[in-house]
Amino acid sequence: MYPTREAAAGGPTAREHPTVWGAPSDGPFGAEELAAHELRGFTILEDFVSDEEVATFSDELTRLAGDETLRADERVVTEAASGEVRSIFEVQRFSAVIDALTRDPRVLGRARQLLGSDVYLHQTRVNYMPGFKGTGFYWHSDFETWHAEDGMALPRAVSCSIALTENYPFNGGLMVMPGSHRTFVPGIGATPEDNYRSSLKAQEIGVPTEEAVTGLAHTHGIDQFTGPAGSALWFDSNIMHGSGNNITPFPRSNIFLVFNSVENALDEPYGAAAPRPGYIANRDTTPLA
Ligand code: 6CS
Ligand code: FE
Repeated sequence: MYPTREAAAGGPTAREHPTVWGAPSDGPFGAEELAAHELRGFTILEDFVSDEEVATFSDELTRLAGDETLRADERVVTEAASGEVRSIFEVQRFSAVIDALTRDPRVLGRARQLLGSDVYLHQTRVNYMPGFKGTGFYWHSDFETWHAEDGMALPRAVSCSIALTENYPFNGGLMVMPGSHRTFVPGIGATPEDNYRSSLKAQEIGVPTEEAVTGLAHTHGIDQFTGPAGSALWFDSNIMHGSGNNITPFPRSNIFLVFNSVENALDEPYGAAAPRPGYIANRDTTPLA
């Protein structure tokens, strides 16, 4: 299932698996919210965390980005052009505050409900899309990468992006194609050695063909994740998404938590020679509690 990064790029195929695996009785989302999430592939919750919490998380990001000793850590990815911090992976290991957030019932309860099981963190990162120089991510499905390079068998993972700055339509906000998660689009190109060293700065391999993106865009349209700081975007691992550059003075920072079902633990990569490091694709499936 879900063949990708083969020599001859196959065409898009239908997703074989549900988006919502749990029930209304399993957590905070109501029946209507779950039905909408199943159909659209994403859910935006405004006021997900309070202004005080946003301030606390922002202080953490500032502290981490300013910590010179971290710069040498491979979990810190910098912007190619400016050298500024672009992302910090496995961020809950650097911040007790963010670690607590991953276990907060508002977060963990929803992840378990959407995935219908105990969950663990597949990947976490904080993204600092700085003003003026922030560069975005081309169109992609996260699941395509996690399947090909991390050995994630099924799209039974969900991401929660918590905005720490206002997400305007113009400052590099995430764009999603609603409903595109129900189509699996193979990525083009064989995975080079250590692809993550470049793909986390700018992904080239495993991206969909322009033809596939065109088809999805005409079928589903494009929505933007806009909203005040403190908003959360929950999105399915396979939804087609991307973000533009940020040339405005307004930074776009977020905390990005990826939950995987403990029943969907990583296997051998389906489209790469070697698995990626644990800080990008966690293989410790101890359930979050
Ligand atoms: O390769 C990855 O795992 C990361 N790349 C992108 C562009 N989004 C998902 C994930 O953080
Ligand atoms: Fe992504």
